Amino acid sequence: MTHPIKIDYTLYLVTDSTLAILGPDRDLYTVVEQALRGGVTVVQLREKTGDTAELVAKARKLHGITKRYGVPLLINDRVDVALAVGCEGVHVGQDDMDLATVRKLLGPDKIIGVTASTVDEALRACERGADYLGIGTVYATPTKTNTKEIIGAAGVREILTKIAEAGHNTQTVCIGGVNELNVQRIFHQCHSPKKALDGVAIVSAIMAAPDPEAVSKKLHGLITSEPAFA
Ligand code: TZP
Ligand code: MG
Repeated sequence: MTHPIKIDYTLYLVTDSTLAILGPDRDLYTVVEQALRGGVTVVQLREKTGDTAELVAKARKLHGITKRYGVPLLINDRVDVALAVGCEGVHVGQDDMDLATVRKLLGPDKIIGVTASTVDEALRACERGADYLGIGTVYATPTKTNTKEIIGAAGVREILTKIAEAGHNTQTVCIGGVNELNVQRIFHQCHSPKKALDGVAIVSAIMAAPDPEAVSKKLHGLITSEPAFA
């Protein structure tokens, strides 16, 4: 099953409060809102610290913000939290709850994203009804060091080609080590003649930026314009 509404995955922000530059006037919410003002099109709440009550509170507050921008909020791993706040969906990894169970719990209208590092994982997720794939890790990144595979742009391109050949039109983003200096090159190098990436997912280049709005605007512009080097 594919989600009936085509989501704009161009610039997909994954949160990590521990990376953000926080201060008296700057918390997770202000950083995300600045990024939304800069043009972020999807937000995933991915907070690896704090308990469930805190996570629900964060998700609820963040959903109030993302709704004002008409941007979907997805929750990393936690189907229960997504259900509790009524946000637009979840993102699950290969070791999280299986897709069929997530779909059963969330119903047909919510967005379910799945991480894929290999062609097999990608095909399986597409067959089982993922709405989009987070493909990576493209480049090694200090943000997540326990990643199974660094697949490079060539690995992303191979996955795109193989899922297109299998007839899937599942949307796709790549993740891992993307920033404003390399985004155009990565986007260009990941491109398969059979299937283009729909966007890029980014943690530190936005969360840790001194000016999340400016960097988001720049990233969005770079993704949606012709590469300067092509
Ligand atoms: N999954 C694969 S890499 C990664 C995740 C969540 C982290 C990417 O972080 P960054 O800072 O954008 O490199
Ligand atoms: Mg996970």
